[in-house]
Amino acid sequence: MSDAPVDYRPMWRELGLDLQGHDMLLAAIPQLYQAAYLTQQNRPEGMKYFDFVMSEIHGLRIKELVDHKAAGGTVIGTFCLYVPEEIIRALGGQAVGLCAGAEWAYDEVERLLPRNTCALVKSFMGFKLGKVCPYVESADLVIGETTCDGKKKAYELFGELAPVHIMELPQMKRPADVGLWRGEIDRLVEKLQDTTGRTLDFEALRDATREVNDKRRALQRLNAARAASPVPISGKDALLAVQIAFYDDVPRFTQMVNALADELEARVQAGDGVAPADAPRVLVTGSPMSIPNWKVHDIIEKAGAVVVTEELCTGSRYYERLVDERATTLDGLLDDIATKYLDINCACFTPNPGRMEDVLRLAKEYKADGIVHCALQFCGPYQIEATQVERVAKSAGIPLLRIDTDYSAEDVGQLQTRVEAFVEMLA
Ligand code: BJ8
Repeated sequence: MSDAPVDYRPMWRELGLDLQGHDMLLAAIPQLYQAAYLTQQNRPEGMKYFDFVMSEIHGLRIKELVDHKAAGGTVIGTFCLYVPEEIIRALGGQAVGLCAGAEWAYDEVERLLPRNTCALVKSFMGFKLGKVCPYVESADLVIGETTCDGKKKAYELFGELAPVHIMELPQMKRPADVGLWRGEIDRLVEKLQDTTGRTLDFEALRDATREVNDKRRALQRLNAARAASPVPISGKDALLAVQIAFYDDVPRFTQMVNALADELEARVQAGDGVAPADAPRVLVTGSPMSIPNWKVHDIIEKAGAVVVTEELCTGSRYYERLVDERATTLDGLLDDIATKYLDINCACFTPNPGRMEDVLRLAKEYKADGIVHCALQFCGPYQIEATQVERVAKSAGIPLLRIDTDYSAEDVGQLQTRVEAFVEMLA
């Protein structure tokens, strides 16, 4: 990749972006990034790749997607972990997680959605209405899902602005639900075959499954290093790696994460950390955190603690489970893909004991001194499930701090005070 400055404006214009609004958005991100990321001490060298990706977030990667389309490929936008990336790749598509981590065009959004809609849903509507997301504007198709009510209903309105396919995700995990979900996987295959003009075959799906599993294995390695004391990488940096996993080129990303994991493993051997060995260790769980939402990690780490793992969709829910690679037929592999995805423990499921087990297991594995449960305001599933997480944490003797927040900076001062008191109590 070259460092030479490139003028991407003609490409953005071609994609139909509102250039003025887009300039404003692009001007805001470096400031946020500088304050949260580039002020950290003793960062691993391997984070330079991720700094570069962030600096080219709407540039080089979009150019790659545009080139991919020009060569006959497709771009498929997603908003949820339950959409199988393996199938998209096997049909010559590039899966991209769509922008949903910042406030944008809320005035317009609130003409369509109630004010008390979660920030993630408002954000994806705002990015589309404001025409500032080159990922969504590059997408040939957006895959939505019936997870929470806010997303489900917002997709109906989003579908007036872009082509959308909805997957019906069951809300329970009984045998009948597994059958329903397997049928939805078949329907997705049909839709993607129509969109891409290709036919899914076993070899392509097997290869794509390996590639996506390799990406998840690399993230598992990175995260395993965080169990060490002192911790070789900050929580903010580890969060960023998972956020970027949603839209970077898969083989390149895997290679760079493996290189970072090599460095982290060497740091662990050398006892080299980003925080003192006695810094309180925190597990973060709750609603997903999309770029550029680094708020809570930033507050926790600036208060003197270190985030050692995340039970989040931008965390362990993304990389912990792999698709079984032993199938020998297309149907068998699609069964295994359906099984792997339905195994994710999102709060949209009822009941959802698997998430409680995951939180406790991760707290133990990563030797967390405390848990921060962070839900987006108006995110019913996570705000309500916080009560159960709080109960299991209490029964395991792990202190838990509950935070309900959004993407604004309005509550930062108040959150700092609460987090500092929590961290002091853990120390
Ligand atoms: S698998 S967490 S990505 S659904 S924050 S829109 S839940 S009201 S995002 Fe999610 Fe898939 Fe589940 Fe993960 Fe609704 Fe909550 Fe908003 Fe949310």
